[in-house]
Amino acid sequence: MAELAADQHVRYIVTVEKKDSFESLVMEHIRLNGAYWGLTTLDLLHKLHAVDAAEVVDWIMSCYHPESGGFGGNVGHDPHVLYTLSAVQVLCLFDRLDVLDIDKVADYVAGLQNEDGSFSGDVWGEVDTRFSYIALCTLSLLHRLHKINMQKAVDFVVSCKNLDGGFGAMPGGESHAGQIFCCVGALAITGSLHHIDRDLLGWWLCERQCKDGGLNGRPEKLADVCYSWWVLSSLIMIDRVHWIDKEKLTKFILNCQDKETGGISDRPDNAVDIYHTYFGVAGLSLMEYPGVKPMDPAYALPLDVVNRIFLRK
Ligand code: GRG
Repeated sequence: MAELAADQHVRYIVTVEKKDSFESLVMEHIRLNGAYWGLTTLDLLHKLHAVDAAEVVDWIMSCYHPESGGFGGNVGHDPHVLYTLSAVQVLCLFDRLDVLDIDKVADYVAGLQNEDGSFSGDVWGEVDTRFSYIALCTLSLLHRLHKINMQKAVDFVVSCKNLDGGFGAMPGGESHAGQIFCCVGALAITGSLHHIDRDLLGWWLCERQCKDGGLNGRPEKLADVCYSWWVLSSLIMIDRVHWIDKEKLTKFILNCQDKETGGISDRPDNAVDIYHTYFGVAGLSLMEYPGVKPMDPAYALPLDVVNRIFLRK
């Protein structure tokens, strides 16, 4: 089997982080999210020190909106709950939550909860179970879950459960592995996994494995490296990960590497990007690939980082 080209991936990520590359340009509007993908990958590969921590923290804080308490995707961009989670996650990696006005950030997130328990992504009001997960994950990392109505938040997520055992973006929405991660993660963070029929959902999730060994996000779709994370993390949270053929999936991910210039693509022979590089390495981490740090399936951060946050309090 091919091996993980860890050194090349580290070099690739450090290059993308530099402002003048093509990929950095096309990621301009989601740069904070991209920083989370790249920096978490570096940490998983034991190479977080390849970047200057103080410089990263300063840049993160330049995306902060002191009036709202939220973060934008780049300097001068409007705040959104997704970038707020990315900012908190990156600060967790560097153990620098001390730079935040924690209550102000938590109030921004809590203020996006709607009457029915759902969350909007920003002031424009779009509702999606992604935002439920993001809000719960952010507030939990900040030790501020008490600022929201947790019962209503859980009830909303449960109302998005389908007859096939999966979850969608809103009540009645089609089951999709990405949304399933969000809903299972939200229920794991709030200690509410009893709402899940583990065998039914586990069956739907393990059926995502295609003949080529990769995982897809829903029936009849092509495999894509990113589902290695969305599907495996969900299976781990419901204790059914042994229903996947790990060897075949590992081979699929490793075959998507650019072994010369680094990076991982969605499928073999496609162009690499930072998103698939992160989710490929994260998938390998969930399968205990040697030399890659273990990850927490609910918080999407290295386990040692999550332990530092919850065991210190
Ligand atoms: C901290 C890991 C982490 C996540 C934050 C943003 C978010 C919370 C979760 C996103 C979950 C999600 C919906 C992932 C799916 C992304 C994706 C590849 C969507 C593509 O959908 P289609 O329909 O692709 O274009 P398919 O594969 O279905 O053809």
